Amino acid sequence: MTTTRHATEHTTGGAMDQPVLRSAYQRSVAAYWNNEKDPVNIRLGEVDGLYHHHYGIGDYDPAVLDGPADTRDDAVIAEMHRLETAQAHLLLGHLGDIEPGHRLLDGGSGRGGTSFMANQRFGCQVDGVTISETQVEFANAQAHQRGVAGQVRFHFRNMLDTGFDTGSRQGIWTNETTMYVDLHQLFGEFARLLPYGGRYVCITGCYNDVTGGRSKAVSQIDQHYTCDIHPRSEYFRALVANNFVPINVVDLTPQTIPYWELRAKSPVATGIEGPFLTAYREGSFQYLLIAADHVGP
Ligand code: GPP
Ligand code: MG
Repeated sequence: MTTTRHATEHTTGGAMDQPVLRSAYQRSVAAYWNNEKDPVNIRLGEVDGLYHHHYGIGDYDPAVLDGPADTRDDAVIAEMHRLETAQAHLLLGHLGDIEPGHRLLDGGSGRGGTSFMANQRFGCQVDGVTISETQVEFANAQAHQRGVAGQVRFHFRNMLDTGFDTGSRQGIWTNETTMYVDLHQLFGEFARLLPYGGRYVCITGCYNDVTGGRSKAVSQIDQHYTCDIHPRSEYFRALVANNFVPINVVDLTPQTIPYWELRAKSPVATGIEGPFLTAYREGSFQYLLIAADHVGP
């Protein structure tokens, strides 16, 4: 379905007929994203109409910082956007052989950037779910504008209980959204949606079990986004418990640090750049890609 439903309404077809927002915490997360319109996301999205809610990877071109004053800000913003788009390309490249007849799910789809890129790349149908009604409206308007509303649809649904048919997805991804949910519940739902051999790809920030508990910088990131960053170990425990077998695990930390260095010098810095750089450099936090195959029933 493509219509927006309200927070008090219930999922249809879900395992349990429950409201989309199930707790005070989920309502506070939805409120954060319903009110979010930060230039760090809007101005980057305006570069080419792909609006992302994730970070970037790869080296930046240092020349963008030395350009003429009247075009410097735009050049830095375009460069940050290029790195964010590169991150989404990397994620999609781990989904395996997706064909036009397959269906994909974007868990926590934001303003739709990665979903549109997936549709462009694979030519298949994509459903995005988010608990922010503002994001659903924005992303569906984008789908109409881009002429792909018949193929890419965004829903006001909870990724812990999507209501989509069992075994209906060949691939699922979460692009920096898992820090908002219980991983066992999430991967249980994804195991239901994926047939045997279906692929799940996750990019996330996690804290490092080796350095110990949650560092001060990681706590600052949690506070900034109203999220609850998991330890690295929790991902693998929850995957195994739900019959997922990892095929690729990539520590993207060295590849994302340049993005944060550029962002710290950009006109759209938000103040969270310091904690990210501290956390990554001290090793208490890691930017991870995990691709895993579902081998359960
Ligand atoms: C989304 O990006 C960010 C999160 C969901 C926060 C948690 C992510 C971690 C890896 C810890 P965004 O593009 O909305 O953030 P910003 O507004 O800072 O660019
Ligand atoms: Mg952003």
